[in-house]
Amino acid sequence: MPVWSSLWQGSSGTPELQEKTLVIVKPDAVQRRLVGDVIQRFERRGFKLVGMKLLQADRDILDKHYHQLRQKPFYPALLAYMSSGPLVAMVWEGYNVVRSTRAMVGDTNSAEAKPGTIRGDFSMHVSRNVVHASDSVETAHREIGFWFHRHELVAWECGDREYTYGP
Ligand code: DAT
Ligand code: MG
Repeated sequence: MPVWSSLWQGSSGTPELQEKTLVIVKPDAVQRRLVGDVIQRFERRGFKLVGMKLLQADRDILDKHYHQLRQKPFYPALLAYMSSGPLVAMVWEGYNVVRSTRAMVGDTNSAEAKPGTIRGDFSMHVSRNVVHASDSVETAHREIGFWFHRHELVAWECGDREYTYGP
């Protein structure tokens, strides 16, 4: 359990509203100035941004992040792409956020991604698919643990909570 696990439960609210996921705006999207468009999608849905930073990813963190893909033929190209420039790592919080963000991001292969999804609207090819979103609550927990330090996550109350979740 990462050291920041106490933040997982937050200081108030119910745990199911505090599910978290990692979203990365990949280097192609930063170069194409799509950071704002990606953020806007999740903000408009009602999710809460609780962590965000711009960084240049190194080999160590990318090996951890994509450890399941190390044997794939495209892995060297994936590493080169993901370290080709800065990326924006974000933590989003809210009800069912892991599944919802995956649906909003769309198919891994941008050519198959439906219009209305981020990949379906902003990309054409699997090798430049604009965003990452964690694929399960467990994966999200693990990924947030190595992309963020405890002090980089902010527990805060949205003033519109009653309008997004009800009383
Ligand atoms: P996702 O990003 O939808 O979770 P994944 O975890 O299977 O998909 O793969 C991680 C990333 O690896 C994916 O976003 C883009 C890259 N990738 C996957 N399959 C690829 C392929 N066949 N050719 C090139 N890149 C690929
Ligand atoms: Mg994945």
